[in-house]
This record gives sequence, structure tokens and C-alpha cells, in this order.
Amino acid sequence: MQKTKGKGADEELGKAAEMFAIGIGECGSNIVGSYLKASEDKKLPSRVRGYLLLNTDRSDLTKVRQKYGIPKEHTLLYGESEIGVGGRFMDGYNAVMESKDIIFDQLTNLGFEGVSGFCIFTSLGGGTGCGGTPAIIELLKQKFQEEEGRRIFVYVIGVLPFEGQSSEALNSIWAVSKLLRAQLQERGADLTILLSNRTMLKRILQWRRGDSVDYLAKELDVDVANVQSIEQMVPSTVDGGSSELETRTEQAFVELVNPLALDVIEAMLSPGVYEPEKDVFPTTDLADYARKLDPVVVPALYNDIGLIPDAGSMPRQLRTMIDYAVTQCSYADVGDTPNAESVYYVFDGPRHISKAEYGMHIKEALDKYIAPGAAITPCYVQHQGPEPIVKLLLLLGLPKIPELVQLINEATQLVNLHSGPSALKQSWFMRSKGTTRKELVTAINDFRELFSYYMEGGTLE
Ligand SMILES: Nc1nc2c(ncn2[C@@H]2O[C@H](COP(=O)(O)OP(=O)(O)OP(=O)(O)O)[C@@H](O)[C@H]2O)c(=O)[nH]1
Ligand SMILES: [Mg+2]
Repeated sequence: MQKTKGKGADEELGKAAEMFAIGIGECGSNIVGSYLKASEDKKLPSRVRGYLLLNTDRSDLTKVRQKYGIPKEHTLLYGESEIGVGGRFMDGYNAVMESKDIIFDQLTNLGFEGVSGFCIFTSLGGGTGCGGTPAIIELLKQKFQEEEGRRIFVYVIGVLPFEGQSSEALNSIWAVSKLLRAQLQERGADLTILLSNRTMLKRILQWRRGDSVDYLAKELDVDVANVQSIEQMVPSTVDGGSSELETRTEQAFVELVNPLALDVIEAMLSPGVYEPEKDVFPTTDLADYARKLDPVVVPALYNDIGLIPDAGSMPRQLRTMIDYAVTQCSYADVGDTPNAESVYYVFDGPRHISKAEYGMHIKEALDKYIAPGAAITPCYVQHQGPEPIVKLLLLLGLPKIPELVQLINEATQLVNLHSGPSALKQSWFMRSKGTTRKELVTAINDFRELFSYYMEGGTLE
């Protein structure tokens, strides 16, 4: 059992695994920025040594600095264009590779030497972050693992696009496949945590429906009659170009979902963060997630759970808790039968609730959501405060993700649309993505293989 008491323990922990946060592109910078703004003292959790926000777009970077009050030295503009790469992820990739020296200089100034891991925040549908993330990871792994012989772990928190953004679906699939392929050579992400804008939007509209509808109505000056109509308001971004209303809609949506993204990151970091009167067992560090889970993970976070040991069967209450967490609280929709190949859970609450004795029941309840033989790793966080709330974080390793099927279909359609014997037609791939049709077809096929057991139809010609 890990006791985290007194200043000595705090210092002790300070020496333990530390990590560095990187936000790349607009989405990645916003998420790290809002995290800093939301935290009371503008600080990242104690285990996070520093952070850097990167972008190829000067005006976006300036906006982020102003909006979240980020000091200049924590931001870096790189690449040639200064106006972003407009979804051409290969340009995003190359921009990082070409700017290796200035990126590493700045990271050095911010004290990244000696950290044991990196968390990279990015959208998967854009260009700067989507393309730049695999490039940064390659560089980091090269430096630390190949040159210095020191193992580091890298987490990617990747945001999947809203519905109907088919051009972004293609980028997302390329990025995840790239990260997984690189992992085979020890140069990829150790863990890719998927958060989906479309699912987060759905959740927030379910949970805080009244507030969200009011907010959107006010923000967009439109009459949003129902949730269904809201979900259909997301603009299609095929080949770029969107109206002013579409841009504002997307902006309003991301403002709604970003707090959700922060909650899940906070929950993942929480076991390693020192707090007085908190016990964590077994000791859990960020690196443990990567060791115990499959490389692609969907989190589910159930906050403020009402569990009352005296009010009826605890096994039944715990089962209800798990059912609700998996089906209603996941950050990318995993449906009713995710068939996850590994699970990590962090059960956080007062002493008499968050206890290992309940592990058996949680395990039973998880059974129908996991593949036979899937490993389950528990972590209990106990608080002694007056009335600590009960929280459950589930990390589902390699689950079925129905919305990925949708993404793959959107991407497949787009590839087919731009295919054919005409060289003019095929030039679309180079023009809007900076890469070849072949590379994209390979990425889509990787996905089909990885999630093959529930893929069908929609072949590539
Ligand atoms: N959750 C969330 N999604 C965002 C945010 N900002 C942008 N997105 C989503 O991210 C995708 C676009 O990626 P961006 O991050 O804007 O792209 P980028 O990395 O800056 O790349 P380029 O603009 O192409 O140079 C779209 O799916 C947006 O809906 C944000 O703050 N939060
Ligand atoms: Mg951008």
C-alpha cells in the first residue's frame, strides 16, 4: 500500500516518474490550455514537470496564449507556413521533422531531460497535430531510447472528429495506423487514448441537456429544438471550406466537450498525484497503464456514483455501476459488447466503498464486456475526507468501437471518390493530404485487420 503522507512523501514522489505534456495543433493546445486555466493555481498535477504548446499556425498560437494566459516560453511556432497546414497531415509530419532542433531546444529549456514519459494531446482529424504527433514520438524515442538507452513511455490523447467530417475520418485512420505500425519498431505511442468529439457531444447533451441547449442557443443565436437536430449541425469538412455558422457551431461544440476531456485526464493522473489523506493501492503510475493495457484504449468515466452499502445487495449495485459506466460513460462509443482485450480500473471513493473486497464483484460485472482471458487490473484510491465522492475510471483496451466502423466507411468512401484511372483525380491525395492513395489504403486496411471481427463490407477498389 502506498501511503502518501507528509512533505517527505511528497518529495519522495517528486523523484518518482515524472512526465511532460505536449499540446500540438489547435485542439491539443486548447486541451492543455483549458486544463491549466481550470486548475486552481494554473498548474499541472505534481507529476507533470512541464508543458509545451506547439503549432504551425501563428494566429492560433497567439489565441491560445491569450485565452488561457500561457507564457510565451511555453509555446512554439514552427514550420514554414505560419498559417497551419490545413489538414495536410503529411505536411504536419514533415514540419516536425524539419524543426527537430528548435523543438528539442525549447523542450530542453523547459526541463524535459530526465522525465520518464510524455503525454501528447492532439486532434486526429487536423493536419498539424495529426501528422506531427507520430513525428514527435519518433524523435523522442530516437533520442531517449536509441541514443541514450533509456526507456520512456509516450501516451497520445487523440480526439476523433465529429460526425460527417469525412476528410477528418481519413486523417484519423492514417494517424492511428501510423502510431500502431511505428510501435512495432518501438517508435510509436505506448498508449493511444481515444476520445471522440461525437460521443463526448452526445454525452454532454444527455447529462447537461438543459444547460447545453441554452448555451448553444445563446452562442449560435439559433433555435435548437432538440438534441437530434444539434448533432446534425456539425459541418461537413470535405475538402475544407466551411461557412461562418459552421465554424461557430464547431467552436461552440468544442467548448462544450473540452471539460469532459479534462476530467478523464485528471482521473488517469489522479492515482499518482499526492494528496494528504489519500491511499492508493496497488501503487499506480502512468507507466502502469501502458504495461497492462493494449495499445489503443477507450476510457469511460463515471462520476459521482451513488453506492450505498446498507441499501441492498452490493454486488448488484456494483453491476449496475459497471453497466452504466461501460454503456453510458465511455469517451468513444463502445456499444453494448465492447469485448475489450484488457481493462484497467481506478475505483476512487471513501474507505468503506473503494475497497479491494469489492474487486471480485467488479470482475464479475466486467465479464460480459471483455474478451475471454482479458486481463483486469484494479487500482483503489481511498479518501478520508468528509464525504468523498465515488468515481470509477475504466480503461478499455482494444474494445470494439462502432464509431470506428463509421469512420472507416467515411474514409473508404472518400478514397473511392477520388480514385480512378485519371491522374488528375488521383492527384487529390497529394494535394489535400500530402501523401499517396496507396498509403491511405494501407492505413484503412490496417484498421480493418485490427478490428476485423466486426468489420464487413465497404471494400476499397
Ligand atoms: N475536443 C476538441 N476538438 C477540437 C478542438 N479544436 C479543434 N478540434 C477538432 O479537431 C479537428 C481539427 O483539428 P485541429 O486541431 O484544429 O487541427 P490542427 O492540428 O491545428 O491542424 P491544421 O489546422 O490542419 O494545421 C476537428 O475535428 C475539430 O473539431 C478543441 O479545442 N477541442
Ligand atoms: Mg490549426
